[in-house]
Amino acid sequence: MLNALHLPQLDFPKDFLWGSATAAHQIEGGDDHSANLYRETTENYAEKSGLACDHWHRWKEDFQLLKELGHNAYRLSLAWSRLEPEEGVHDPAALAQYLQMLEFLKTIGVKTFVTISHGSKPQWFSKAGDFRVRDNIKFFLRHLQWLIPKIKDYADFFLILNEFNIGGGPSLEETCAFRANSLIAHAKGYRIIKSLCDTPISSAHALRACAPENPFEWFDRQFAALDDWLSNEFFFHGVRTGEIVLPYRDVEFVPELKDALDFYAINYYCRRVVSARSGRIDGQWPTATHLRLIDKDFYLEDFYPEGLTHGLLRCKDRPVYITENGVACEDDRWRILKMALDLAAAHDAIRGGVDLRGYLHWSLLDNYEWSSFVPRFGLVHVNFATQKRTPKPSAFFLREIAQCNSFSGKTVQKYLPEMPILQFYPKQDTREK
Ligand code: IFM
Repeated sequence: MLNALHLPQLDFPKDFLWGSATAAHQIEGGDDHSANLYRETTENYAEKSGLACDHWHRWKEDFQLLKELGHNAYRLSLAWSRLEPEEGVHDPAALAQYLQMLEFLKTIGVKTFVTISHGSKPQWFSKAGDFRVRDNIKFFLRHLQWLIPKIKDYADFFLILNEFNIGGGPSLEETCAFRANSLIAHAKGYRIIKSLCDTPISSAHALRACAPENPFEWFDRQFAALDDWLSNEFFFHGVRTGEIVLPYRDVEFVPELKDALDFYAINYYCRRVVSARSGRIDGQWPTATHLRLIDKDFYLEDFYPEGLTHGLLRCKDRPVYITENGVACEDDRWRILKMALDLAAAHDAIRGGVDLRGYLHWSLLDNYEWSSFVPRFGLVHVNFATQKRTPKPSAFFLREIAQCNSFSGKTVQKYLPEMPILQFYPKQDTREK
């Protein structure tokens, strides 16, 4: 791991994009019609999103900040729940604000990756069964027909859906139905957007590095392979062939799906250890397995840069952008270290022939991690009581990399001068006995 301090100079391809990513519900605050908010309230979450980063009112200062931090690209999502709060009823004020935001990013010369659905589904859609019900795809396609003509001139890239390849539940059967339907929504959505503009289109894929807990045990290896198919390969195979191959269902050929992807949008965090003896195969998140960097069990603590190299090497047939990568930690030095290691891993993939064109760090701001403010992913610290933003050293580390389009162990040493007092939290074994 300490090799990060001695990395050789790693140059990135010309015109490489550098920036960060966010999602509406995690930063905007006050979206009364989102299904997420409904769950927070009805299921009585200990921490609710509330105002989050109050980005809905502070977007201009946040965009100015990201520009100062050297970003030439930024990924944001537009909350469907704000735009169509009631079925068939649109909110013109929400659309006007999103247009202002996109226009501003264009004015300051930041390329935009616009995600159409990253959480933030309207309550009415969620109550109707979300994408678990195939017939609901039509609502999403209608949303695209309505929205894309209005925003197409401001988006440099479209991401239709976010990480549906790891969504679903509660049972494996429902998980598979959700993933198959989401893939169809992606495919049909791709065709709609293509008919309206030339903007490159993808959906953000949560790349899972599935590793058998005991590599010498046959059953663990089979489960890891199954998990890899269920989360990674069904997606890659789908967009390459048009076939949806998932358990509990006959193979389906969806003509619109074949080649419905202009680039891979890869979100990568850590390794997922798979044991045949646990029920995790149904898509539950693993708890902290190695490093406990925050005072909460979380899933992002197993640094595994090789998983990124291997995953990217599976994506040689199209351009690739890393559309999320990061770590939840209090001690920002982990963020710098992880970024350096993952960027070095990404560079290995470039040398291996992958057409990697950009890197977006998750996330610009500390934000609401779907049920909690404890996991801090931001390049910029947010004081949630005062909403004060303070860039962390990692933000300046990324800025220097973006400015030079290159970095080395010396850059890491500059921002990570010492590592003697690394902060860990005591590990709690929460695995079922
Ligand atoms: O915060 C999430 C994001 O919404 C989707 N990708 C993973 C991130 C960290 O958990």
